[in-house]
Amino acid sequence: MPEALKHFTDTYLMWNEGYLIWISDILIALTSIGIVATLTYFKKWKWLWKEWLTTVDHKKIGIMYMIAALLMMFRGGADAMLLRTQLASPNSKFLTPDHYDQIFTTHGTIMILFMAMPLIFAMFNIAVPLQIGARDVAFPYLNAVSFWLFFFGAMLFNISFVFGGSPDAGWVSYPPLTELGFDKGPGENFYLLSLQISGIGSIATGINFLATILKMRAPGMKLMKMPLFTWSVVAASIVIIFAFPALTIALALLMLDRIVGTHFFTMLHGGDPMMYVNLFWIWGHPEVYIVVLPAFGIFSEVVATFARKRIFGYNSMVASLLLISVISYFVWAHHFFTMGAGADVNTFFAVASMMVAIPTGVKVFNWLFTMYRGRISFELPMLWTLAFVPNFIIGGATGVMLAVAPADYQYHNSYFLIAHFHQVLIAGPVFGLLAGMYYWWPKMFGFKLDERIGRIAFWLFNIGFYVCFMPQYALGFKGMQRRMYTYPAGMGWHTLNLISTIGAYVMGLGFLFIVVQIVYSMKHGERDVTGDPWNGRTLEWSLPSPVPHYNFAVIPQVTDRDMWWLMKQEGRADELRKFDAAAIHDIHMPKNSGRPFLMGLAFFVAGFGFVFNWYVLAVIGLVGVALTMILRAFEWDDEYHIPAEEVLEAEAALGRV
Ligand code: HEM
Ligand SMILES: [Cu+2]
Repeated sequence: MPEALKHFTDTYLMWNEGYLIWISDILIALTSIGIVATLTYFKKWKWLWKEWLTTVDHKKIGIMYMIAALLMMFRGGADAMLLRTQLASPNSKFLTPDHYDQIFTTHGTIMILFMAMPLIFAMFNIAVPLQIGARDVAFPYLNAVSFWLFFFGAMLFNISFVFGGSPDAGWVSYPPLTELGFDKGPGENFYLLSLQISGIGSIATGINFLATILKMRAPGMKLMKMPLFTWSVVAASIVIIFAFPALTIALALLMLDRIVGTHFFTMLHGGDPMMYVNLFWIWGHPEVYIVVLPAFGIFSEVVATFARKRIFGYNSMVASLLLISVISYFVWAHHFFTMGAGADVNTFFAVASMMVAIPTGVKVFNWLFTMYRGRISFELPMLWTLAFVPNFIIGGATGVMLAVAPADYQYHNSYFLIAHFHQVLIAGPVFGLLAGMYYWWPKMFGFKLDERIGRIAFWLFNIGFYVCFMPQYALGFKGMQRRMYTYPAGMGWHTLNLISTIGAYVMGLGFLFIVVQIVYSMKHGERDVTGDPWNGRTLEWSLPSPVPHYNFAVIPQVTDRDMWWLMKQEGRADELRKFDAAAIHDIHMPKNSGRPFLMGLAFFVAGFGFVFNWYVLAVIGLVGVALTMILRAFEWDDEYHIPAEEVLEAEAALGRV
């Protein structure tokens, strides 16, 4: 027995792998103990279950997405610091080559799939129903299922670092490197299973929000009267629905290769690894637009609000969103111009890639024209938006450089590429979603985040950004390749790498200031009693902060794009915030349910079983999944009515009757 136990711990707990694992083990243990102890001490278990784990309220689901995404940003950021520390000097032994491979893989995968994705879903959930005058999303139960699939998928991915070992083939997971012959697992299995579990949730979210926006808008809100953030969610949802199946298929086929020995992507028996690469990027390129389009939407809201002007070129804003989504499907091969498909193929994808710059340029000019002669106020959401513009212009320009196929033979897989995609991914989704977080924070929680600490974070993060990534363009030209674990002295790379690492630490410090800002503001943040702290333009600002459970006591009749702004201008704001008792009726709402949580847990168990080929456990998990589905099918009583008196009482307490 002790022998078996020793074998088990040596194999799975990876204690021989060094101090990074021990530190992680200790941190995980301490965090878990801390959480359990706190919940027990304050008798909060029931509260956690009733208010959060079983909720189907889009506002709470949005908040949970946001917390999870910020935690993942911390994990992905810690990975980044480790990588940059290793690269700070030549011949460094800080990380072993194996660990370096694992860490760039988990960094990339987490940042894209478990940080950027949940952060956009957070904003979808927090803002969309409020912007369109709805009481929840079209399928609230499915919304909770999506969240828990994402959450348990992310957990499955994250435990790989301390249990069994992380994937190490890059966030793209190309075969043949990921075929069983070269990679026994379990890291690669963790990658495949966790991405598929959370991927199901992502597709469901895309469907859910498209249905919500198409079917649940308040009366009078024609499509061309929708706020631009809502439009960006339409565009992103369509891209999700069409792109994610390609990823699901690529991962499923690779899993079949690994588990049952098929040959879809092997060199043997008629398989072809390039097929995987194509499938992956048919999803992968649209994926970057999935995460950036909602950021564009947020920038549009913020620019109009803080310049106190109607957005310039609304129609062209909508058109460019939709055009970008369409073009995004015709550019995927720019990720492997060097594959050798030939000049004709490369020309097509080069030209298509460059075309993306046209609608994107339209948007940039529209933002600038909106600001032109506006009365701009420089609060945090606007600061991040302003910082985005020059960043994205440089990132876009270097993208067009990469799209020149013959030149890409030089840039490909160099640090020039690393600098380019970090510039667009950080300036776009990260700045955009931070802007969105600052913008809607008072709506979520009823208080503002502290401006002063926020400014420190802003400047640290921005200065750190340029110091970190600008040298990497030069490093690319000097021949430094990506995914390089170390480099010899005398290549002329040392100084630039050192500068880059210092920049990364400054960004890390910026992130810590955001954490400090949140903690500080929970106690000292300025209360928002108006519900409209930024002098907003769209419907969500006509509601109290935080928004009551049912959102709108009375569903508004929409007449204009900037309806709330217009009504304030005309002195009619009270029409949206003072109601006759007679106008308030019973409100129909979805009931909470514990099944989405349990279903996510069952998926986790099944996934865990498949990772280690422990099929008994896998089957137990799958039975759990099936059971939660069957139980759902027999769940008739999943809705209820909030009586009019109760709504009346709540609104009266808010001074709105
Ligand atoms: C503090 C900010 C960040 C720093 C310092 C940083 C640093 C790095 C480093 C050092 C690498 C590995 C380069 C290599 O050896 O090839 C890398 C790769 C990568 N990063 Fe970041 N990163 C940051 C933020 C982000 C964000 C916000 C995203 C996405 C939203 C992101 C996505 C990626 C991806 C996809 C890869 C490629 C991984 C691979 O090669 O498979 N990073 N990053
Ligand atoms: Cu691309």
